Amino acid sequence: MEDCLFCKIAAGEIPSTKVYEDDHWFAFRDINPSAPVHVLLIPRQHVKNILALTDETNKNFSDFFLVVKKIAEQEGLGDNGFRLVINTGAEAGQTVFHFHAHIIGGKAMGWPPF
Ligand code: D5M
Repeated sequence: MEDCLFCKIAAGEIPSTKVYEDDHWFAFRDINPSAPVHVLLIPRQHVKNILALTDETNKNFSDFFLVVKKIAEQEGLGDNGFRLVINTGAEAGQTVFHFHAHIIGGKAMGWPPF
């Protein structure tokens, strides 16, 4: 999609600190980390957010949780765990409208998150 920041990052047109990539997924460090580990996982395919998913676009999400697990273990979060956040819509705090999952860890966190 034209003029989508995360499409351009996944395509390598805008620099990022890559931590993982495969045919469907790209992961990079958040520019404004809220914990020692803060990775954003995005699909290469442009999907605005969960509410925009269709049967067709969802096909590329079948391995989503396994990719999250792979990145978490690669980042050393396999023992103490991590938080997975998917802000969906402006009211929930979504600011970039290309689906992304925040993988956050490396420190103790509280609940609720707001
Ligand atoms: O999260 C959007 C996230 O995207 C936010 O944590 C900052 C991050 N961000 C924005 N621009 C960049 C670039 N260029 N590199 C890395 N990270 C970036 P949201 O859930 O939409 O609030």
